[in-house]
Amino acid sequence: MFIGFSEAESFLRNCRDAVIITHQSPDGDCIGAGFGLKDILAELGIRSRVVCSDPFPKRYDFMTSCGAGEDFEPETIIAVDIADEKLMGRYEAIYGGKVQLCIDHHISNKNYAEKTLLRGNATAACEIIYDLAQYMGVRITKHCATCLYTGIATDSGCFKYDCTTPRAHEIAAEMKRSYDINFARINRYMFDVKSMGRMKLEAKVTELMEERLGGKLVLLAVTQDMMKQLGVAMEELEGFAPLTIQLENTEVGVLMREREDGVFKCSFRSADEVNVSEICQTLGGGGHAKAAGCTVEGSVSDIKDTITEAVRKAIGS
Ligand SMILES: [Mn+2]
Repeated sequence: MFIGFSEAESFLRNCRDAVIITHQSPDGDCIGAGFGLKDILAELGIRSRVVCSDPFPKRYDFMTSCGAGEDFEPETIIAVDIADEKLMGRYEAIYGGKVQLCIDHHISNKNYAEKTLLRGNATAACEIIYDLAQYMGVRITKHCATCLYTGIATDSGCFKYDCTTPRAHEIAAEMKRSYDINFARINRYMFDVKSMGRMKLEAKVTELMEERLGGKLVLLAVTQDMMKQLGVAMEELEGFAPLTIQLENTEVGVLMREREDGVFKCSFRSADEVNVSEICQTLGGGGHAKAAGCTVEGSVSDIKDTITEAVRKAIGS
């Protein structure tokens, strides 16, 4: 059932001992939303714990170093930034079918939770959580503001993608005005800083970029072997997908990352007009019009062909 702010408020005010689930391959938005919401619940005197199927990458330490939260048997199950229960990873087995509140901004949300606060046009889950906190009149701490800002900044590509709402800019302005957030440091760590391994990997994978459909599609596949060779972990490849649409004339770019043997997480980006969420839905995934994803199993070359065919259909060439 889809709900609005007033119902979400009474749910949060009346909940206790909550577990907050973030999606696998965690990004700035789900981590920011998870830890930001944890701070908000703490303001209400409610204990909570943030969980994720994968370890939180080191560069998000400034949000996660406060700790996941106390260990307790949760009474309330909340999911943030999760469109589909499958994205809970190993937590699907534990909390699948049991999520009571989902706060999300994916138009493709499967409506799996008992109550879903969905704003499909929001830049980030963090944008919804910030507005909800304002609506509730809950105090926002500096740590909370830092988390929510990070989610909005990362999901908007530093306010660059056209999913960036006027509201996202307003929130950034409010945060600049009201909280002493170090924007420059956050954005440097989120967008510029990389390991030497990553720097070298970028050079290497750039060489491996493959043009298809006359250059309208760019494919970039990174296998487990390549990651091992370069000493780079899967999560360090996060933020790589936008590289695929930097090439001129490209309409769709796809980063394929091998999660485990023969299982590829495919991140789609649209340079302009193509709706990649629709393409990913045909492959069992989903997301946003300009940034979406799916998980496909098979050999690298078969998956590349499958993707090429799906993109060909979508762009009609
Ligand atoms: Mn998000």
